Amino acid sequence: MKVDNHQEEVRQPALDTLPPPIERVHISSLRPEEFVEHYQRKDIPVIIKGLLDREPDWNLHYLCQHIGNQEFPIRYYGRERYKQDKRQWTSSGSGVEARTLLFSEYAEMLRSGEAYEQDAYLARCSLQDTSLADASTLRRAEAWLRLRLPATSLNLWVGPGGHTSCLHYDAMDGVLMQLHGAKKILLFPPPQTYNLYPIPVFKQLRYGLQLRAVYSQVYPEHPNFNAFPKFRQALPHCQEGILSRGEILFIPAGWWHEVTALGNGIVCSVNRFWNVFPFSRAMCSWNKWRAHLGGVLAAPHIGWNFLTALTSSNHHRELSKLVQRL
Ligand SMILES: O=C(O)CCC(=O)C(=O)O
Repeated sequence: MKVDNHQEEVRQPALDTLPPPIERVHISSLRPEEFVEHYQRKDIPVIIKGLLDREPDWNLHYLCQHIGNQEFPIRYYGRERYKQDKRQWTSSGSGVEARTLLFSEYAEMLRSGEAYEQDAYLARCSLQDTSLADASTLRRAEAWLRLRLPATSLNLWVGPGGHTSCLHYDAMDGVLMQLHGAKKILLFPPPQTYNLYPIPVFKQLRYGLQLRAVYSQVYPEHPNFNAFPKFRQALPHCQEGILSRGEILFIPAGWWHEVTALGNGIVCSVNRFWNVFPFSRAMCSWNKWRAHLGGVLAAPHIGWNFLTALTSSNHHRELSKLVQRL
């Protein structure tokens, strides 16, 4: 991929003043029905404290004990990626090159600093077939929040401090539970979509699911205002917060979020995506329709990749790579 040096030169710090904080509540002053009425149904993000106090620390030792012998795809982002102009990207998120490793091998990379150097990240990996899938505190927290209609299993996110999951949105409600270390969160509401310069949907015709239109082309913390002038209009709508161990972030469908792992050690979270409820919320979400439109445009590319994988000599590996991306 090409680095556009001109773009580098004109990037500027985004904010002169601190953005307002993401709302934060303790369960001692929130009833479950209030979470549903005040936050979920109104599409308002919130950090909730007090639901995960009894959960053990998901540090490397704990993770190796439970899943050390299981394989996971590790995404290799590389340290150069975030120096590039995002308009030149040909992959993002699950489209980034991944290699399958035992968790214990990845743990070694985290300990030695290699994971940091290569910006190697274990992202959104299902915990379904692992002993961690039964984590009762996490399930009780979900039940307390009255969450209904899960769209996925519990997913694991583990990586080195310094990794950033770039500004994007999801078509489903997300609940991110912080279990080791802390993350910095930036949020922008759905009406800001076109001030955040999303990757054009038609690009999914060419790149399929490798480059999804749910990603922004702006680096929110050092934006290129010459290329993306309307981003100035989005800035007053930004909210920021630190998600610390034991806290839960509710991200309503369609809300843009950038997530950066803090510190020098490993950072671990678990999330689950939920179908948008009630359905009127889903029907009214343009960002959700937009994400689905990208999926439809990606279909020929997916079909072609599927055929190529089937006919390749290593079809088992190629097919499983494709399924991971889906
Ligand atoms: O923790 C991360 O790196 C990203 C999490 C995320 O994007 C999500 O929970 O939707």
